[in-house]
Amino acid sequence: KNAEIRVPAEPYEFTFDPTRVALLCIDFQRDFVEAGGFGESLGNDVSTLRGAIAPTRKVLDCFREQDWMVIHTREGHREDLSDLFPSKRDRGNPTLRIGDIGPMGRLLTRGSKGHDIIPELYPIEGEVVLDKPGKGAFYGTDLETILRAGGITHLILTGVTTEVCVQSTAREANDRGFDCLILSDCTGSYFPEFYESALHMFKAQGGIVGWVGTSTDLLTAVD
Ligand code: TIU
Repeated sequence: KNAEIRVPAEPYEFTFDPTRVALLCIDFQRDFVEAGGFGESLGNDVSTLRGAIAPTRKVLDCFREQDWMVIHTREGHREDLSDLFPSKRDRGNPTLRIGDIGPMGRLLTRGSKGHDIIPELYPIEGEVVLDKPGKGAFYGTDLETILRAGGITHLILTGVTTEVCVQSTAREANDRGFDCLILSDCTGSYFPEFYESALHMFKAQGGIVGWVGTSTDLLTAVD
């Protein structure tokens, strides 16, 4: 049961010991994926991200069935905004700032409807929910401690957006010695060209940051 799993990927096969793998579902929050949230307040068309939801659900179901580690992250801030740098609050001089009240409650603020994870991918008992103040999931969190305590060496990355929180997290993980596979169909960007180039630069140079694969290849390899 603990035999190594081999997933076809680019730039070459991604192999992992199933006792040492974790799934990261990065920032599948209403604030990024649904209308009226933070993503839309920045001027983005949020419908571009929705394609990642169904394939991620299949991978999530597989991890649940196998009883492998699942970690959900949420970008956002304390209700008193004491962990929000003015640089982040004011960048771009938006009409709605983090902490302001939008159609789904306070933008990127813990406890609001918009900050929470979308129902399609909602965490269940036993899964880690990690709140983070930045784009990368390691900065200002205990993610590294959780992964090391669980003996995790390999990460499967899904989430939004590809070139912002997913890429930042992958780079942070890679520098900490974790092998990362991004599932291309389980991530999305508001900008098609950024999606393409983020995945391309990630796997270039012999996998300088990691591997890129698909959910179907992963699920077939696990079966
Ligand atoms: N703006 C954008 O593309 N993304 C973010 O601000 N956060 C995440 O990617 N989660």
